[in-house]
Amino acid sequence: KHCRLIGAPIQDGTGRRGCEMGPSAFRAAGIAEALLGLGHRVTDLGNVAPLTVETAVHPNPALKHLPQVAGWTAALAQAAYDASADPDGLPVFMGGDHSMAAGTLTGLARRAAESDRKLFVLWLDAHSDFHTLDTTESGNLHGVPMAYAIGKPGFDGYFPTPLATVNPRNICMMGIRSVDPAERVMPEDSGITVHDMRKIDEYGIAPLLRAFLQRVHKANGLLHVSLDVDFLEPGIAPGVGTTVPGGATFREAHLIMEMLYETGLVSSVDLAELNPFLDERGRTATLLVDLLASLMGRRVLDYPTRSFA
Ligand code: DIR
Ligand code: MN
Ligand code: MN
Ligand code: MN
Repeated sequence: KHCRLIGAPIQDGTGRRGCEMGPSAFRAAGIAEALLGLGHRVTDLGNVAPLTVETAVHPNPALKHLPQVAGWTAALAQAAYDASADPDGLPVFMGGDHSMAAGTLTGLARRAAESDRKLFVLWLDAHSDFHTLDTTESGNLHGVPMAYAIGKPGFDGYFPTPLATVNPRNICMMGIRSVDPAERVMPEDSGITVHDMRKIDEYGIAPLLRAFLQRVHKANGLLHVSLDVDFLEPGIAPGVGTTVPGGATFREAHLIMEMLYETGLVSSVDLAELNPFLDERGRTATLLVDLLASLMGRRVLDYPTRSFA
């Protein structure tokens, strides 16, 4: 694959500073070298810069940095659209807080629509990020990208008009364990598949993920993976502003990546919410690079051809 690295150093969508250092930390952790070592071609396209957009004043006084996040959304949507032109490429968007996904999802959705493919999204996160501008109480806009990307009303005039939207029936969320009351029933009402940690505990990652991947395969879909660091158990991934206990373990996370690699379905990736200021000597950045390497083919044993007879 031709992997294109795109930095999205946005931190205005989160309540704590530090995410703007995310792309640098991924580079320092050897993201390019890891992919090269697996035989991929790598181009680092550098960092995206935000656009300046005019936004109306919103009646919700809690909203933070609305014009800035809108400007990032416009820039990242265009960057995602541009970086996904090569059907054999793999854009990797290095965040930056998760409001980056407002841009990446809508830019990729436009690309998919123009290629007559369906865009599927695997959303790995402790949170559903399903607030609208009216429902968010924290005002942190990393809580809204999913609602924006599926075209929920209420963003008009405040965020850029989406280049395209994602069909909620093609979205699968895994790892969810922190949902505000206002976000609670909405994702499943919209048709999104939600596998919260409770379900993962009971059934395990593999059957839940396999069922979704079969749907992507049957539809000849494109598959975008949006990985929020807080999907992971805080003990293994401390470098994020919104840790939530009870996350995916080291092996659960790697299993997802290994299964994704085996299907060959993944067409783009977001690495979101890494906050190097909160990290312990780069261990979260390094874990994310290792997970991406698993997604791109790194394995210890070539077990699909291994015989146990
Ligand atoms: C919370 C936290 N639902 C909010 N959201 C986070 O502020 O809207 N999303 N951390 O990633
Ligand atoms: Mn998130
Ligand atoms: Mn989250
Ligand atoms: Mn977040």
